[in-house]
Amino acid sequence: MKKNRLLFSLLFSIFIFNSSAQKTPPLPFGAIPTKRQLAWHELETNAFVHFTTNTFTDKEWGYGDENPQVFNPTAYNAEQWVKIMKEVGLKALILTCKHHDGFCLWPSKFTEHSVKNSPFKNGHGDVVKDVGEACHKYGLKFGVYLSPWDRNHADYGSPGYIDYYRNQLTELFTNYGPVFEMWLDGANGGDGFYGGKRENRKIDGSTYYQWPVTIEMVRKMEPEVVFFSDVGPDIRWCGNESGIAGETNWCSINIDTLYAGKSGIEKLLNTGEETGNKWIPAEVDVSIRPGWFYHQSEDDKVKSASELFEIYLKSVGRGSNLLLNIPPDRRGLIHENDVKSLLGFKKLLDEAFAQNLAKKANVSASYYRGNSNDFSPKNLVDGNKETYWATDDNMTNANIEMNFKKQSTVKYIVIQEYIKLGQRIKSFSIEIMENNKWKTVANGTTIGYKRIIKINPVKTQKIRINFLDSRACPVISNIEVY
Ligand code: FUL
Repeated sequence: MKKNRLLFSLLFSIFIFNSSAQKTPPLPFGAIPTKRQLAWHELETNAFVHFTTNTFTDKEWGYGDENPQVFNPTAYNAEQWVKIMKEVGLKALILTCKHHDGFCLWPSKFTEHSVKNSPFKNGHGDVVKDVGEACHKYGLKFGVYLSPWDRNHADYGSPGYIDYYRNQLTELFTNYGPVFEMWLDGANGGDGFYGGKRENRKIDGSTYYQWPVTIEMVRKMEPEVVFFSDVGPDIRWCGNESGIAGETNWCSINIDTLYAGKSGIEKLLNTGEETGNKWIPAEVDVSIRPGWFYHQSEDDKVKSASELFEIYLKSVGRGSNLLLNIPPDRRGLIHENDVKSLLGFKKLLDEAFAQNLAKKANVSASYYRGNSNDFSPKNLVDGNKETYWATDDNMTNANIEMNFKKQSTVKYIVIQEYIKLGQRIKSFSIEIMENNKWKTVANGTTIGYKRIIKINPVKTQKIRINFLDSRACPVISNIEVY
């Protein structure tokens, strides 16, 4: 009798232990984002601005011997740039404070090769200051591009240049902050003016710049800044400049050498790695024009509104951020053709994502964690990014059903993982109910911060999202249907 009671209480406590285990939140799985990376994810769409002497010499890469006198915008208005970006819904702007040619858009005291020796505002202009202030006024975050490769500087290639580069960073981060992102360009082309030597200079990108020291120095000035480079440390390149993140896109990757300068890793950068030990999400940088700088000859080659929308679906819609380059023209204004495309793009976004059917849908799940309301499928549509639906730890296959009460046309499905606990989903499918039968309309792999799936528009009353495989139990914070 006593023995039986012992057995019973043992079984009872195992039962209690098990069910309570499933009522606590899932533990983080794999690599997870830092606070500053989380803030970066939430920006989604940002602007890139390429502007320098190239704008006036009609080049993409200035040699470094350009006369500062060529920099002379005739109707310059940085507010016009930021205003249009705000209208389109872009959340931040990254400015080429110095491109490879070495010309500085602010009056740096460490070089003569800057706006101070140009006719622009009689040498009293400061584009970095104007853009920073306009961003502040319109509520956009401000970011800095300072090309490591400098084809103008006499010391490029020797240790003295590293001091110069760090001095400039100190100027930028102390006089123009706050800076949300620092963009470290991976290009190191070789030949240049170099103070008149006009020669080819090769550096070893992995050692020359001593990035860990520089980054620590900048972080002391700006703890929240994220660093972009080919391979991080905070944000990685997506491996191409055509606006396409990987259809499979893991935010994690194993490369943690800071400055690769390596070739042949584009594919890896595009997809990331499922088992990557570091959270380094991909950023998609692409220009609204064929070139990064303004060229009059490209006025009729501005990407159309629908091309921009497709890029949005392939970048933001695949869990990356979009960094869309919009280069000012020789007047110092965003050209009318670019403005037209941008406003058209905004219109397409507004139309596509106008009415979220999920908000009023009846949502159910094949199962939810410990049957606890804390993890109920209702959390998917409550508009609160901190709540989520999850399953028990060992359950890596589950589904969500949405019933719209009446037949509705569905074209886009938005899914967001709760990435604070890691990126988990490996494969999913979407079905719609047609003539009382489930029909598969989409298959996909990763989700991450955000996935937007476009399907052929279809009238239906019910959709089902099947999470077919996951590295650990699915943890989904948001689903929208349009
Ligand atoms: C590249 C540069 O060489 C281009 O000129 C441009 O700035 C692009 C964003 O990055 O590496």
